[in-house]
Amino acid sequence: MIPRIYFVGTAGAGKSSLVASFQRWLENIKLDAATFNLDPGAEYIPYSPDFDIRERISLTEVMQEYDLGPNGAQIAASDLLIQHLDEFVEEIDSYDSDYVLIDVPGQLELFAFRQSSREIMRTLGEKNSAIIYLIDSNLAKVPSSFVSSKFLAMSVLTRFYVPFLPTISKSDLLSPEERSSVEIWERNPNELLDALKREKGGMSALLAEKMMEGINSFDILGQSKFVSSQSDEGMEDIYEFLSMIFSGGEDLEER
Ligand SMILES: Nc1nc2c(ncn2[C@@H]2O[C@H](COP(=O)(O)OP(=O)(O)OP(=O)(O)O)[C@@H](O)[C@H]2O)c(=O)[nH]1
Ligand SMILES: [Mg+2]
Repeated sequence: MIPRIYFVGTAGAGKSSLVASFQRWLENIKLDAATFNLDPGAEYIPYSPDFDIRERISLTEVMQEYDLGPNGAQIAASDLLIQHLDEFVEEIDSYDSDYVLIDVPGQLELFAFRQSSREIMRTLGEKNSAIIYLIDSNLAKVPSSFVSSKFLAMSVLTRFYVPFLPTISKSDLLSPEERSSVEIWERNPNELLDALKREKGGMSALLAEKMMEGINSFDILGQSKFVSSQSDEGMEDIYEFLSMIFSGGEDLEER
């Protein structure tokens, strides 16, 4: 079964760009990835999807048919995706690629909290799935949004029991100082706690400490890889992570 790699993160975190740049990076090492766009609301996609949900579901039609606004239509569309699951499976099975890269809808809550996404992953095969989770560096560089991004990552982790690689996306946008802070917070929860308390002056120290306990108990700090679709930083890390899971650390044979 071809590994299915889901790119998940908040709106605008760089999912589609990462799908495009990782596909290109794989091509350079002679590996082949099929790409799936599961976002019916995508206006521009920086790669040519092999499977594009926009050909099956039109957000405008969903809005008209169910008399919904854009957000309601996104929710309805994510549930309508279920009706196309057989086509997904057929489509994926027809590929002869090394990976299938799956670009999920921009609204993280649709993927994170709707039943449909679990259904999709289950039907496409959980065993061969992994999640590349993007935390936008614009959020990661502020202590409180760093923490809330980690909580969001944890809520995705609790819904999907598949290998999970947290990344800090758009790393090229971080100044050296910002990057160094993020690195320190990833490694040292006490430094993060101090930064959080400094930022949130009036915030109860107890609350900050409880939040840190939550993050620590999930063991989600210290593992993030910096990635950039501009500089290609982190592509190798993603590839190593996938190789470790799907081929026991062996590089896939060149095709
Ligand atoms: N500098 C920089 N910009 C990036 C990077 N990745 C994405 N961007 C920019 O960030 C914006 C959003 O990128 P997308 O790839 O569309 O993000 P997305 O998560 O797919 O967005 P939605 O699907 O709308 O949620 C675009 O303007 C990209 O050009 C990166 O690595 N570095
Ligand atoms: Mg996108």
